[in-house]
Amino acid sequence: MIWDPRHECIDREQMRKLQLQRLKETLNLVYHRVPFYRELFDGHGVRPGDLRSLEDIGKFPFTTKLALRDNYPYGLFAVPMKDVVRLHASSGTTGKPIVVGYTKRDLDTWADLIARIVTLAGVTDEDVAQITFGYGLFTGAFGLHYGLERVGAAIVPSSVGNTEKQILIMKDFGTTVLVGTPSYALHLAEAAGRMGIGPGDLKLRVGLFGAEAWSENMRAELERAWGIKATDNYGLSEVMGPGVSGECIEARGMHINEDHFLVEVIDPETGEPKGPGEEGELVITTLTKEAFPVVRYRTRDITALNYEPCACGRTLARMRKVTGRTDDMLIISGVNVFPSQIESVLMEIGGIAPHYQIVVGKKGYLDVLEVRVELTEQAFTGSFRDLEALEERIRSRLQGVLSIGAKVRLMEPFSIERSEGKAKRVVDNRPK
Ligand code: DLL
Repeated sequence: MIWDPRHECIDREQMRKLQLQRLKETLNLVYHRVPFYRELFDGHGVRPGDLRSLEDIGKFPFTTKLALRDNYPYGLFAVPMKDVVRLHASSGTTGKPIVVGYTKRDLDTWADLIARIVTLAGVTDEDVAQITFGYGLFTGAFGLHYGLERVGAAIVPSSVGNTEKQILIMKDFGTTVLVGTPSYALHLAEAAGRMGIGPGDLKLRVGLFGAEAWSENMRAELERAWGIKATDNYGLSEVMGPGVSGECIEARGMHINEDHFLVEVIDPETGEPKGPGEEGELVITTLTKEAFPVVRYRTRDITALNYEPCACGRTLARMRKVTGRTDDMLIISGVNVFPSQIESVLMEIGGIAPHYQIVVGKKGYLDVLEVRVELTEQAFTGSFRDLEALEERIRSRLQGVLSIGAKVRLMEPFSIERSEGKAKRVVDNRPK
């Protein structure tokens, strides 16, 4: 089933027309309602009227996270507070968060776009969906909640934490759809195993996972552990929250809700546009947001676009699974290392649990990369020689993939801290 075939299966020319019309409206809205954008555009010598084609978006300046932070809390709102009916905030690990607002229409659009995303993954009104995102300022739980409700699924708003109870609920309530971060889903799977509960005891069939990067190998692990189809969906608070894009059951990239978001991929160094299939930083302009529109927002997320038709029948462009962020790339002894590369290696190797931590430090002038890897209980009881061989195998695979040496530290089962929200995998102890 397709939630909104009129938009999801629209032909490219029609889509471009719709985007152009909506883009003009958005540029006018921000120019006239948000002093920040007026100054930004004036500073670059551009006016909304300069946009005649979609390609003209390239004339407009980018917006960065810094600009959003500088305007904390409400400086970028394009409507008066009386029209704002909901506030959320980005998880912001450092400094002030970014506060985002929604009008009634924004919330309605949001629910509709999530309804598309969950339908993409095959969720229907027959499903029981357990939401394990934290209900709060984070957009994940409320975002998925109203979209699932619109589709008619029965929602179990179990929120985050209370892991054992989550599993009992899953079993007793007959949960069919698990919603959360992939790292928490893994943590839950492990806990279920310890409680002696496996896929055969549950009705789970689909995972709707997002909010953090996860590899194909992690997908395979989640599908195996839960006996489900694990799907990916993507979004960010600055732009809406979840609902920007999601995978259909073909699972070959995430369909972007292009009638609401204009996407570009650029070279993060030069800002120049990249062609379809070329990897770069995703830049998003909202096309229908009322309270918190953004223009050419630099997401820092790395992906590539695909405009080929999809076997599912939708014409919406797809974005490749996000492999990392421009700002989570580690530079270790001059070599670029993405945590996702390390995850892929670890997930291919047997005997280790899918929990790891990357610790970077300095020894004299040299950068040192240490990868802490947790053993499974079976491997932990193995012989010393087996453990040495395992350590060596991980080290040489990492060396092959990263082209730099890494120290591998095998850890006892359950010794690496489990995340309940987004996993924190990297600890960089190098002096700034
Ligand atoms: O994580 C929104 C969300 C909630 C998306 C639930 C999907 C499901 P923020 O907390 O603002 O919002 O974090 C946004 O998380 O820029 C990406 O770096 C990362 N991210 C989100 N989804 C994915 C994904 C939500 N599917 C930031 N794959 C984004 C990889 C993701 N990274």
